Amino acid sequence: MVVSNRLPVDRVTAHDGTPSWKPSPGGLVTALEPVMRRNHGAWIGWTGVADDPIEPFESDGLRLFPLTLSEQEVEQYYEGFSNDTLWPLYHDVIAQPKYAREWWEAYSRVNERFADRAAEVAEQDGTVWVQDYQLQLVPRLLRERRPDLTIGFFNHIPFPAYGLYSQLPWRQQIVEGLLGADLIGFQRRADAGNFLRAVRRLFHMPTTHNRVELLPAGAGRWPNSGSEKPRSVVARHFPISIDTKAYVDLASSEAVRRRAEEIRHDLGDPSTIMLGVDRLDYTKGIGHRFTAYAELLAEGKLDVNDTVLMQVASPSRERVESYKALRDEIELTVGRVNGDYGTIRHSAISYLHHGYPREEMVAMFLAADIMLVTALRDGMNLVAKEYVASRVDDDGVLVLSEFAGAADELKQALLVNPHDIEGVKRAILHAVHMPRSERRQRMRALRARVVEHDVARWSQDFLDALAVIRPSASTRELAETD
Ligand code: GDG
Repeated sequence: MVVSNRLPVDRVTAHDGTPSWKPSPGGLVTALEPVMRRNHGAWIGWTGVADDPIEPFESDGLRLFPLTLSEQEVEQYYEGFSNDTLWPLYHDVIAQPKYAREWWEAYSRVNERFADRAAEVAEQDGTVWVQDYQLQLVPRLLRERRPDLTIGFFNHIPFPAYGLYSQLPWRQQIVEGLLGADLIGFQRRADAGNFLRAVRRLFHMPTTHNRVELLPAGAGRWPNSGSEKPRSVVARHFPISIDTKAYVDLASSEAVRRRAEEIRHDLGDPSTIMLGVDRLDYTKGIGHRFTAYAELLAEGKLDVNDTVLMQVASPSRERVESYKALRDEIELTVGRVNGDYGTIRHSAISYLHHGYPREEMVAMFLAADIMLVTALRDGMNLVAKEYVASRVDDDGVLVLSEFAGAADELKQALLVNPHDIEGVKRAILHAVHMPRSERRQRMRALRARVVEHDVARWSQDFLDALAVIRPSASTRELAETD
């Protein structure tokens, strides 16, 4: 069973008002769908709409259990504590986290509701995989309710160093919540290290390699209720990936290839197309990218007549204040850069505040000579992997922030520190002038990585590790069926 903030389906309403469900396009669904389907798996999550009570239903062999959130819970648990407290804190305080007690209370209450529902639905001796930072209290709450279960947790975003994490007034409760799991997965080795340090600092518990030995009741500062048997918890990195084959197939299709040519033509057939694709989020370093590009135009090192930066900024968390402010700031910058450097024929930045179908995204990836990923902090950054997977022609250059988890794996990219604007400018110029042979060599190596390490392998590695840590009947079965 999977427990995540959102269900893996989106509701679509036909013209006549009839509702139906279609799978969400995200990578998590693709990753877990096959294994879930084989095991007739269940999924607990919110539908994405407030005050929307919906009975459990089946969709394509998955049993879906919608959890209803009230308008106030959406504001306090989701937009508040998850996206305005934890998100900025876990991304190294790029924006100021807000610590509001009523948000914490809502977060605790909603986590209890998720745990209650999971405890009701999970089979005896089953395996439950809890996803992401919105549900960090669920592992412990679920273990209290159902000690028979094997519990995994995966954190999709970074876990900060203790010096920052310790700001959180509820730092102890969150770590306790996570330690309810048997296996805690992180994107990077460094995230797992930060978490293990937080465990040692907060509870004075011994950790060896990547394992925490939970102390018996009353020992150290561990608030073990006494009813629980001593056990150990493993915290390790499992870098997430993408459905590589799906991107390869799309990029190989005639229609997408033609569309890529059309995009290039519509942009005025420039010699260099640069591309950014991000949710409009302050962690993604969109402004830093614009600064570097604008300076290159100002210095005459790039020419607006034969260069364009296409930026897809998909709408995100639009009711959260810091996101509204970011949108204003980014759009002001786009206006300034275009005003200063554009001509009647050519815009410097082609800015698109929309979401696009995946086919269109792949066509953009194929059209882009240079992909700019300049995140200030990012758990992984799937876009970097999607670009690489789409370049079936072994061409294109990836400029990648060392602060994105993907940098641990995609070493043949041009790695940059996005705060170092001169460094980003050098990387862009290196990419613009890179000979075809070097582009091919780098892209081949990058592609080999994402072909071999796709998202199916990610979920399999996690579930295999979970089965080893706690070989219950159901995890044994899961490991065997794969
Ligand atoms: C979190 C972590 C971690 C974006 N715009 C459109 C669109 N997208 C798709 C991308 C990609 C996904 O959304 C974004 O994934 P990222 O990894 O880049 O970033 P987050 O949304 O912040 O995701 C991150 C991830 O979780 C997984 O663990 O890597 O670090 O922050 O797949 O392609 N897709 C379509 N149209 C758009 O306009 N179809």
